[in-house]
Amino acid sequence: MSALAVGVIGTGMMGEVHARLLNDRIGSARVVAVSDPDTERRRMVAEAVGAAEFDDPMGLIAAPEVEAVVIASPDHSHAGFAVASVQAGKPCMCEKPLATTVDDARLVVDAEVALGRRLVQVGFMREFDEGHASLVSLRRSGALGEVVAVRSTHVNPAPWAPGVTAERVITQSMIHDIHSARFLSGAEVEAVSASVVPFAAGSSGVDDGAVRFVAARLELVGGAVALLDVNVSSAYGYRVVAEVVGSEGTARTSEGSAVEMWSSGARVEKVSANWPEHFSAAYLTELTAWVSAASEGGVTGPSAWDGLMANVVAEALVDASTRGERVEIARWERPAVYER
Ligand code: ISE
Repeated sequence: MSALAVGVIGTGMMGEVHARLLNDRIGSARVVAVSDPDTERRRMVAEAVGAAEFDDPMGLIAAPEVEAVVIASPDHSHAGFAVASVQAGKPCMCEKPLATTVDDARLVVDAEVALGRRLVQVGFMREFDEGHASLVSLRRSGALGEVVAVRSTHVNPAPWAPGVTAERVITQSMIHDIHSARFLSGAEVEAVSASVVPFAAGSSGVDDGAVRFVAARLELVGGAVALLDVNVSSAYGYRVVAEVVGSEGTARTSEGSAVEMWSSGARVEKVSANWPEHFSAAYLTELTAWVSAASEGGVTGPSAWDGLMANVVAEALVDASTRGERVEIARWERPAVYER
């Protein structure tokens, strides 16, 4: 079977990560096209992987030489490109979030329901992280008993943009932890509440009203809770730790450092600088699984339904953080095309 011909929309940090993984580490795929309005970055990535440059991302999706699409453009554009990929009959890997609004996320689900099958995999790469996958296996085995609580701590080294409002922290970053709450517990979310801590007035590098910490409480169907927190600006590095508390046992992911060092009267472990380093193995596993499924004309892993549910919870959390109140979430009926 010839290598899967992939087009990459967006050559920012994640687009470059995916393009290089596809070109350098996954022999059953090749990058044949890239698009990005930043022509300098586009050219750098295109030359690095030997791909053609496209001015128009919709033209890239339609191009006959493109068999599958990676969407790594700005968040607000994800849903439109995902709908176009589905309508073109091409499997796509859509970076998270699926959309920045529930309405946009629904358009992707509607397109797949109309087609009658999935063609979208959403980039919730923690499902492919060995530690997180082990927690799911332990939960499914019954070794932990009934799920009582899920915890997810998510630490960024510094703000990724000056305008890190509560909405951006929740929709761009905590969206990972929201998905973790669902796939680690196996339950849907029925109510949320949130607290935010802003940067001190006059903090350098961020806009007024920027938020440095968000804590969320998700009430899960069946009575368990998920406790999530995102630290936007740790000043020390990047961490993600997940935990499943069960009636018979508790399991959590390790901090992930491969090396311990003793020096100057202290024992130290290296902390990841940022997410491409921390989850490097997960991104490779995620893309390898996607290429394997896309080569057969399908997709695997987190679906557009998972993306929509994450957007539903994120929108409720933004509302809860704004109003300072608990917000209930109505039950959604999952279309048959998403039965796992
Ligand atoms: C970023 O947008 C990501 O998607 C990363 O995976 C996440 O770890 C980071 O916190 C987000 O800001």
